[in-house]
Amino acid sequence: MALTTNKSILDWIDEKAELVKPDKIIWIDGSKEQIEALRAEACETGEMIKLNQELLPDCYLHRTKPNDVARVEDRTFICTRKEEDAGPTNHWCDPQEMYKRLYDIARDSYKGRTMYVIPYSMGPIGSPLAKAGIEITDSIYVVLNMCIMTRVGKAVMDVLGDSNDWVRGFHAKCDVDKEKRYICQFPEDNTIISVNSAYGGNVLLGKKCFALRIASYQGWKEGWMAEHMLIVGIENPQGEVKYIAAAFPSACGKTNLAMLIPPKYLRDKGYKVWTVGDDIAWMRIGEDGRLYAINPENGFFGVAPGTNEKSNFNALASTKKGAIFTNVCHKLDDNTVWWEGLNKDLPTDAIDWKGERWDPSKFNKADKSTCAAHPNSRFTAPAENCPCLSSEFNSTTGVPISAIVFGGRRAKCAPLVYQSRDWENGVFIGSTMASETTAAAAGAVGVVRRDPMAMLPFCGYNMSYYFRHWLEMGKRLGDKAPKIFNVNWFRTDDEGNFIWPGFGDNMRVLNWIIDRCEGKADAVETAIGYVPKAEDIDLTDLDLDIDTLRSILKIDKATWEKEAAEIEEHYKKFGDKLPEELRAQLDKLEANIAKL
Ligand code: OXD
Ligand code: MN
Repeated sequence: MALTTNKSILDWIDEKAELVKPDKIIWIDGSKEQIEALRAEACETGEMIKLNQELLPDCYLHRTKPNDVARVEDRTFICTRKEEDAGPTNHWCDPQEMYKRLYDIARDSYKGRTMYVIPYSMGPIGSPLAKAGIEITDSIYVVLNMCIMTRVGKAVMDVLGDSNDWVRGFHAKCDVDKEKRYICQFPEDNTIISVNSAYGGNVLLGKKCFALRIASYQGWKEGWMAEHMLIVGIENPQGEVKYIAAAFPSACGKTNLAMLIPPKYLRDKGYKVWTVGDDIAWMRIGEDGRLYAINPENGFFGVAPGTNEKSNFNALASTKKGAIFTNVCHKLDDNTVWWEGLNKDLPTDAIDWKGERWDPSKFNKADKSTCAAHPNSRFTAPAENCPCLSSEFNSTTGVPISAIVFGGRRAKCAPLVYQSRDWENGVFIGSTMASETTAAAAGAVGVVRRDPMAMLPFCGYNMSYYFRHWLEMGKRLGDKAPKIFNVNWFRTDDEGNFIWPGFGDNMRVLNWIIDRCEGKADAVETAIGYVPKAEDIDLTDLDLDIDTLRSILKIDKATWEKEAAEIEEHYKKFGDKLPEELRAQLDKLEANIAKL
């Protein structure tokens, strides 16, 4: 039975049903009974495997096709009427042409299948910061993941009423044919269409497609921000909590920072860390003029390999109940899961992510093809499982952001931490964000990839307009604007070893950031911004001396000359649409470096 009488929704569903011809249509109400029935059906067809219910209650395993294991940036399109509105960093196609291509692919593809209609909310239902969506899919895996990652059910439709302000998400698995795979956003129509994939990032349409690509466009039009940022609360011994939003490209430890456990000496003093979000932040200016953020999601879609009790205790704990594992290794001896980096006990009786028996004697860490779990294997875990989940997680007003942090993986360039001179300078730093490739990824090691605000694959419109939008938000926020910082946990010594310990010890840097926001810590003005005095970063209990710390706070002239030249190249992409304020920031950086 339909969960709404909203005509714009019912008409759209009729239209899509007419196109794909499902055998039946089922509305998802998110109830326990319905979820249980779908799990049972998926286990019967082999789509999912029920795991050991004593050790992992309500947890399931799913394997995708080997050709369908990651987001596909080269098949991702922003379809705006004018090509210029998608900008130089997105793939573009004319909307009418793309609709036709996609409808031709999807036509009749639900025959013999069920159409599931998922009404969901990004953000706490009823929050002025939340938005509604409907996803249509022919995959139970998608339904069950969406029930973890978003808030699903009739209450979403009740709040929406007759409004037309909802995002259309249409997914068709088709034949999972890589050559006909498309992930398309139509921001001017509030529409997403995804065909020929059944892998999380491409098909959980609430996440990257809606909460970043479509929402960034909506934020531009409506005066708010959708960002690829974690949100974390830092509680001091007096019980005051300050919130930080932080953007990092992938492979920089974003989930770890969101769920960080402070070093013992800080825990003993009473410091605590609270997770609001691990991937996406929606931010609006509140009544008091400050910037407020919500996490639009309701779960974590995290990378499994490397997650263990030490690297991220809280993420691992989140996967122990009601989770879906995708493309990890299946341990047959106890019917649980395993992945590289979980522990040192290589399973001897196990099935790998491709569904084949795994031979641990052939395992070679350096050769990904011998791994039992796919390097991009995932867990979908309910946020409510997270031991350090913030009490503000469901807050309808969101949390006030004191600091925005950008970061990347740079072996030699950026110091451990620095503060921008002001908002405009902070936007410049975000717009030039970069990370170096690691040995973990295919291709050359140490290649710099520019990823402005970590939004390169996720900005749903012209990135030059996005930079302009950031500058405008700063003007509206005025002196209430969060302070903007940049961090780099990844400086290396001459042998390539990381100098900074990272993980929980990053809390020492977050404390300096909070102190700066409160005017409690000093800093040195440098060519690139404000760098801490070494003595203001607390090194208690660390095997790191102050001179070594000084070495990773240093700004090296030759390195920064090269960096400025690379930023020149990066900016060329944006042509004359690049805001002149950012051009002026680069000129200033060059002049400052020349004086070093
Ligand atoms: C993610 C990503 O999966 O950013 O969150 O790639
Ligand atoms: Mn992400």
